[in-house]
Amino acid sequence: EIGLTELSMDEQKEHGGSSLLRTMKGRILLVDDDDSLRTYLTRRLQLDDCVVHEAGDVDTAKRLLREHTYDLVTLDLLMHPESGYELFEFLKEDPTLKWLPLIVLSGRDDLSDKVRCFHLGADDYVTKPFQYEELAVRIYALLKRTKNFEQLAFRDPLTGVFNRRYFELQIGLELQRIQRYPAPISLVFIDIDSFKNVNDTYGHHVGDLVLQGLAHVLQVNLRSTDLLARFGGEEFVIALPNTTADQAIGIMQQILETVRERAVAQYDGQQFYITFSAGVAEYQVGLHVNEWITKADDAMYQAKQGGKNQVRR
Ligand code: GH3
Ligand code: MG
Ligand code: MG
Ligand code: MG
Repeated sequence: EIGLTELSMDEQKEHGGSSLLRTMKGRILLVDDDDSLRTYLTRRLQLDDCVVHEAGDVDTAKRLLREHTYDLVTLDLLMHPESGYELFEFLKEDPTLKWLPLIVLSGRDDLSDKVRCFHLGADDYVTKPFQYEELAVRIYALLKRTKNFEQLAFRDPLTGVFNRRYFELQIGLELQRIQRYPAPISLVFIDIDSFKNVNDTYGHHVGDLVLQGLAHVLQVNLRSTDLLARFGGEEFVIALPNTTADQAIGIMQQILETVRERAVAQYDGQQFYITFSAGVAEYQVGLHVNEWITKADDAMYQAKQGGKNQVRR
């Protein structure tokens, strides 16, 4: 009655999923009280390389949203006993969830529902019954738009690493996680030594190449769970989850050695070497994010006072 048929495994192979969506590797939460629709969509989306979680009611959806991060939510408006609007309001009232792309899947082709949903901040509205292929391209379009937006809003254009805004946002979420699942986490503040000399001697272009080179060396020497960002002009910050201050110092000393010994940039047949000063601060319960960053910055200042080209805590 929803107009969707189950696909046999052969048919699924033949369809092979929608290749566009496959490139996104989206994490999707399906909220719908129709078990067979959820099961069907989950299977199709998994074939398109999405990670899919299912919620059959509003409470389950709220719990999953607290415990996981998603790239997109599809929301059924007509659910029993609560209406989908309850979850809608929950999403839009939470500052960390209100930007989450949201597609309404409605059983009614009703103008007032459509208008209300877009007013409330829905990103798309699909009326049941629908073809999977249509939902898939709509999900793809939304995920792609979000990715482009994040690229602009959260990345530093010169170096490609995250910017300060994204760092502060993520570090706030990281600290929320730590309150539930305690684990050490360390922050590193990095400032290039005598960077003004590079600009003054070789020009701003070489200075830019050095910034790009250092960002690259930092990125390739960190774990995928570490968060690297350009904090300001020639300053970088790193958050290292599951890492004590002692461990962070070890990691940074090794990276400093690498930077010291290998040219971070080349231009016009010349090689450019730099050093940096770094400060480490491990998170302590009760510390505000800004206080934590200041501690790492203070430690970096100690490294400068101690003669630069070193890591301090
Ligand atoms: P110290 O060892 O004490 O850190 O000295 P420093 O010369 O590195 O520090 P200072 O703060 O005096 O100079 C930082 C320089 O970084 C000044 C500024 O022109 C340069 N800078 C900031 N952002 C950029 C950028 O995007 N590109 C380039 N090329 N230079 C930048
Ligand atoms: Mg329903
Ligand atoms: Mg500086
Ligand atoms: Mg400097």
